[in-house]
Amino acid sequence: MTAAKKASAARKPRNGDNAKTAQLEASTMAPGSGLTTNQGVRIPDNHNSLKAGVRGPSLLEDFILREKITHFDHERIPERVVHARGSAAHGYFQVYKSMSQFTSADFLQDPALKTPVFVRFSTVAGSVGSADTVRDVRGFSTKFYTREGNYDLVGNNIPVFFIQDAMKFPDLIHAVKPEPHHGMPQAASAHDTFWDFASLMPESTHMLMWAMSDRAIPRSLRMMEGFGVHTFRLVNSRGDSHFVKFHWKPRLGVHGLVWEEAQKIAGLDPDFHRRDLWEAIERGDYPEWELGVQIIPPDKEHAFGFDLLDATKLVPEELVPVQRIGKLVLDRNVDNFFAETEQVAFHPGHLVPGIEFSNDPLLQGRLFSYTDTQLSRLGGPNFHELPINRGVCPFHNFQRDGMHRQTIARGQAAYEPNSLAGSGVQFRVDGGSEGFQSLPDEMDSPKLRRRSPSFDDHFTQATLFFNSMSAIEKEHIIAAFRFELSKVAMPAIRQRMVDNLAHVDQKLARRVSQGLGIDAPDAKAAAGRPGFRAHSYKGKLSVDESPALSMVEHAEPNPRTRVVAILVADGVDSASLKPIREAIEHAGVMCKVVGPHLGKVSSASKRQVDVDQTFANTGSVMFDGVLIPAGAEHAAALAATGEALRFVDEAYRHGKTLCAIGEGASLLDILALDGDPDKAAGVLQAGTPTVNTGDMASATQIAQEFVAGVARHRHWERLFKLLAQ
Ligand code: HDE
Repeated sequence: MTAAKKASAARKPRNGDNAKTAQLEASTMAPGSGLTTNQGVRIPDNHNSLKAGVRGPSLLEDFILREKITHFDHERIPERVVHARGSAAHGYFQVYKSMSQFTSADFLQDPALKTPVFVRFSTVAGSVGSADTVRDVRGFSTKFYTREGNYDLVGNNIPVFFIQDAMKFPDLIHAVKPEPHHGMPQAASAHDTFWDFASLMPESTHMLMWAMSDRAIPRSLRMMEGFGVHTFRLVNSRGDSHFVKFHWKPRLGVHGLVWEEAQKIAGLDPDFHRRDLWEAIERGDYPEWELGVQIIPPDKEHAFGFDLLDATKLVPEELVPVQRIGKLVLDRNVDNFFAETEQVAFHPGHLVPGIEFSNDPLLQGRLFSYTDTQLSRLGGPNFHELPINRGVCPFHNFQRDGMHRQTIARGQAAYEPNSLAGSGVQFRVDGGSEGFQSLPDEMDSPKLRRRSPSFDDHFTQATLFFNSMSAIEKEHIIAAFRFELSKVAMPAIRQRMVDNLAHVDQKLARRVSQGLGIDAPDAKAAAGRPGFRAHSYKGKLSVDESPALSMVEHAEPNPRTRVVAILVADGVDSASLKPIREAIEHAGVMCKVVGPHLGKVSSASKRQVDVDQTFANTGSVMFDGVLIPAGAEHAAALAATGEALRFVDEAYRHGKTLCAIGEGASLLDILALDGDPDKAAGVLQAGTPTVNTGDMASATQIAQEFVAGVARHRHWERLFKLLAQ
């Protein structure tokens, strides 16, 4: 047995062991003992540089110091020009049943096959160090390491895009990024240049509706949908092609934060989403999504009242249902953030046989951009050799050399055809029937720099989205537009934007315009401006609403991995808390004890209760629900501290489930419930006697009610009532 084989045999299996993990193992290094230079020379002293005398100048010949500092000086690589801030994990994908009817893609054939994947989530506008919970689109990129090569599905958590043609992408990104003169604001679209551009580009209106909705402030990366956005094509072994839209459906449901929470979390824990993903995987709560496809036969290409090649349009699920065809599980965190998350290179042009592009002009532009950007980000054309980017199947070609080449290719011939190396003899000029076959599309058209008139309807689907929202989601969209536009200094930009919104919904536009110091929305003025195109394409969209687009209407209650705060002070009734806490945790909800200080508080029966977090280092925004246990002394102490009252009040205002036991209920007095059932929705109270007398059934019942409340995510009726006040 070779040393390498022995080492790999001795390796203990880890979570998510698969072909890719095994391959990466060869490139990983355990922490060593002692220190050497990169050349392997032992370092005698890692604290002092070489000097001429202990108080004299440092010597240039100190190659140990020079190597260390030189390496440090070059530790950074350019951040991604967009989607710089991201978090990633390993896992696998498994199809439920063979999709051979539609595609020959190998990884979509055999339900027994687990294909290794690497998934990176991201925000778009912010720099690598920006906060996770900013209002933004989220990237959702999946690299499938298939047996036929790497396939990348590089999508977003919103199914449409701001622009229709790649030509406008640099303009869009320049508009949203910090303004060039003063470099502000970071990771925010709420500024003049973004809305200047957006208001002059009515094609962005549909995506703006999504970006102003709670989809743009997800509760967790594990609770987001993903979308391929563009129309792609599936091709089977007979060469039959179908259009396809890809979806990722999260098992935990789709949930957002509320805007005030998102802002506060950005300060309390800028890594909120990264930490949530990391900790869930470390705990063994592996996030899962199902891969969904909307399959459209070629003869239905023009049947929908919009153009399938237009990335500002979605295909309503009510018209073409989403078939769930497989599952994605993320079960292993990275070993090294830089080597894996930072160096992974996705590309919508990394395809495998059986999956094809469409002529979407946005997608076509992306096919150039992704390799090009890696050349400057990863320093040359050999980034496919980085461990995270390598395929798990053999590959061979005659590309050679370049910066940082690692492969040592043997042999004399690096060209084809050749007669000197065995592999070079398959000389063909007529294509071939193996490998990736491009679909033989008919193309006989004039060369034009034009936009298809079939892309000219910019509002119907924006209206569809707004119509499909629940009342609270509509309120949040209005509030988000107001927040963003109120940060725009130029009144003319605000005016232009609400004039455009009048073409989506008059009431929406009027509500947004209130409080912005501008005139009432003027739909006619918008229609007279350049860039405005509003022709419908071959008839009308056949639905006015798409209930599938609402997060609230479709929330399937699920308590798993939600986090609740248990507020405590000295004198807490730990006996009555214990069975309730156990029942809550049994349901998959996590509990964190929040108290006045770290360490322990002593309970009414003189037991010690461990405190996980303090009122000073966390806030209600970090939790999905709040439990206030019984105990007279503890309740009085909490009620006397502004911090605990604020905690409860804020959780209430954000629609979270509150549960008070016995004397803990005194903290609820601040909520002024007035006996109004809407206001009291999700506010639970239980007497101590039931729990204290060892009545386990009561303890279980109150725990169940609490868990059911938390599983609902929010009590929107309460929030709606608060908004109306
Ligand atoms: Fe990207 N995009 N993009 N994009 N994109 C990049 O590639 C680009 C677009 C998306 O986790 C860059 O490697 C152009 C749509 C994700 O590493 C860059 C156009 C969608 C990620 C680039 C688009 C996306 C990127 C920057 C218009 C949703 C992060 C770094 C023609 C379907 C991938 C990099 C990761 C990253 C260009 C439009 C999603 C510059 C030119 C539409 C999720 O190449």
